[in-house]
Amino acid sequence: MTAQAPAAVITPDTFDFYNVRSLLTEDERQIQDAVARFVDEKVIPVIGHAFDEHRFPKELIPEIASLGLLGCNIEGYDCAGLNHVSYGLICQELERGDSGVRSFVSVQGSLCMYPILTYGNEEQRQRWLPGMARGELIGCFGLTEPDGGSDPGTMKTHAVKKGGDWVINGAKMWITNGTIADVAIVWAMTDDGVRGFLVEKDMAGYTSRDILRKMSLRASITSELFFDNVRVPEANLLPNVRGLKGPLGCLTQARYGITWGGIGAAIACFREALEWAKVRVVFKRPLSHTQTIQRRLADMSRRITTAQLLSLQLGRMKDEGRMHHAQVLMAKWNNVRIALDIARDARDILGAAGISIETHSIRHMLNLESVITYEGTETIHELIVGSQLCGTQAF
Ligand code: TGC
Ligand code: FAD
Repeated sequence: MTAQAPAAVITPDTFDFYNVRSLLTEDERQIQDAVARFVDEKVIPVIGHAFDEHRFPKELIPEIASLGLLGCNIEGYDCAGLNHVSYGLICQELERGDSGVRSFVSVQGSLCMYPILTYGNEEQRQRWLPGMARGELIGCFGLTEPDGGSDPGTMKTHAVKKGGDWVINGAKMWITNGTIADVAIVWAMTDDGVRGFLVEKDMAGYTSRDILRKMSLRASITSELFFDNVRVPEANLLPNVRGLKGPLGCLTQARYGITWGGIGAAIACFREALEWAKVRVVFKRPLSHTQTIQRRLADMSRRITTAQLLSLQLGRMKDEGRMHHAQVLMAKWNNVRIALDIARDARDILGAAGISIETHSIRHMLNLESVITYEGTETIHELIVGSQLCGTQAF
């Protein structure tokens, strides 16, 4: 008889209970680790203060760019050419720091560089993409209007062809990066349906201003854009798309990244609650020795684990070119919902300390109130998944 090797002792990782990391390639793990280091060393030390001051930490942009995080899943044009799983892991780590930092990267890459790449011509790509990858040129994405965001098909901003130019009138609201953008991707109604335009910051009649006094995403810039007879040359029209599928196609890219971002925010809050529960002594014993606190922490871990598996499978399907946009919506709905619930629960476990900006959970909780609304509200996501199942739209 041969002696059997003793069974290896397996202890689940606290923040990766099902060892989802073992399903990543070595390259993907290295990318995640590099961004995690950046977040630990450069983002987390400054972000609470930036949130408190209602200030986007613009000084991080050069390092975000030099790490290759802007438009990282684009091939060529000075972009890193990573796969979609890597892009997701980047969003996860950035949002572990703050949703505002992840928002900046989502908007630049998924909402601005993606449409220039996909719907633009070669001249537009050469003009904008390399500078945007280097963080020298910033973009914003204007779809939502003051009168509503869930139904962009009813937009009032319009563009009329006059001579060789287009003349745009209207307004956009709640636009991330608006006042720092060199170029706005503006979606406007024309006689030919919705079209996308590259509106440059110096164009006459185009102005922007910041929305102040937000209680959420305070370390991110959110703006209003105004178009008063803005003349845009034909060369700035995105030629290769017509209709709402243009902007909705961009949203699919950004929503995909947010599914991973939610995991990062959830892990940050879970970690904070767990560490607190181990050291906070109440009724003469650490909180972590009580049944209800253990149940709540176990439930956080369960929800994070489910979200990790959902996003990884989504990413693999995206990398294989077989992902449907309704699948992204289910994951964004699930992962942002679990993140928001975990953030609120973590805040409660911290007691009064949890209302201080010195702790992370309340900042994530407040940020996630935006994340569950933007890129389509949770209800809209549910309704789109519902329409996919039932074969009819209910909105
Ligand atoms: P519908 O008839 O359903 O579709 C029109 C065409 O678009 C196609 N399509 C999509 N394509 C790609 N991705 C998607 N997610 C798509 N959804 C639809 C569809 O196949 C169709 O194509 P075709 O060829 O037949 O013309 O259009 P609808 O008007 O009925 O759509 C309704 C609805 C609710 C789905 C849509 O309007 C919607 O998603 N509303 C939510 C709006 C929203 O999410 N806005 C986000 C603004 S940007 C933002 O929030 C940025 S936050 C940035 C940050 O800081 O991170
Ligand atoms: P509304 O459309 O007015 O919806 C209000 C409520 O009604 C929601 O609860 C919604 O779920 C519900 N509702 C709507 N329709 C139905 C229905 N048929 N049945 C049941 N319930 C319904 N937009 C951009 O274009 N670019 C950006 O960069 C951008 N950045 C943002 C940054 C921040 C911080 C925030 C908060 C928003 C940003 N947005 C951006 C806008 C965002 O996409 C919209 O806020 C979002 O799409 C919802 O639109 P709304 O706020 O007009 O809500």
